[in-house]
Amino acid sequence: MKKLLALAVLATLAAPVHADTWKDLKNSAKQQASDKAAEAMGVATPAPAGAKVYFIEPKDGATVSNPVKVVFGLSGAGVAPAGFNKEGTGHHHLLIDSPTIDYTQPLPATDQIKHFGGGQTETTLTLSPGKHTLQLEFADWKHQPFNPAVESQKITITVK
Ligand SMILES: [Cu+2]
Repeated sequence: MKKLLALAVLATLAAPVHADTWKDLKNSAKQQASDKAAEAMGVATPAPAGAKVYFIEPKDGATVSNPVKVVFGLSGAGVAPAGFNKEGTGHHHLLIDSPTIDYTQPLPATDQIKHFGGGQTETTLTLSPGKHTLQLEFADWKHQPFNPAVESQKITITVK
């Protein structure tokens, strides 16, 4: 609790000066403090009710050529840029060839875990010829999977 109070004080000092009332300032400090605490403790955000992610493209089992266009589908939630903590939103991550995921931490950025923190809803990939798996992981403002996870079916494609 002491730590939270200290965070609240720090956040108050760092709050934007254009907030025009003490109440705004206080609410902003509270939000920033709870954001910082949630980030530090790896607190998973509750999944937006009914949220679903799925591939619009490519289809499961498809044979495709490079560059591979991938289009992300989402329903029951909104897309927001990373770092922007707004209820009911998150951003897309693409998991390539089944990386192991730690659901209690923000997702790292690797060759197998691509972040779309700008709020993008499609991408193109260049993959080696052969079979690959793709899965979408929709995650919160701090890149951490929701609880329960909002993830697509894992699809398999063959690259020519
Ligand atoms: Cu991310």
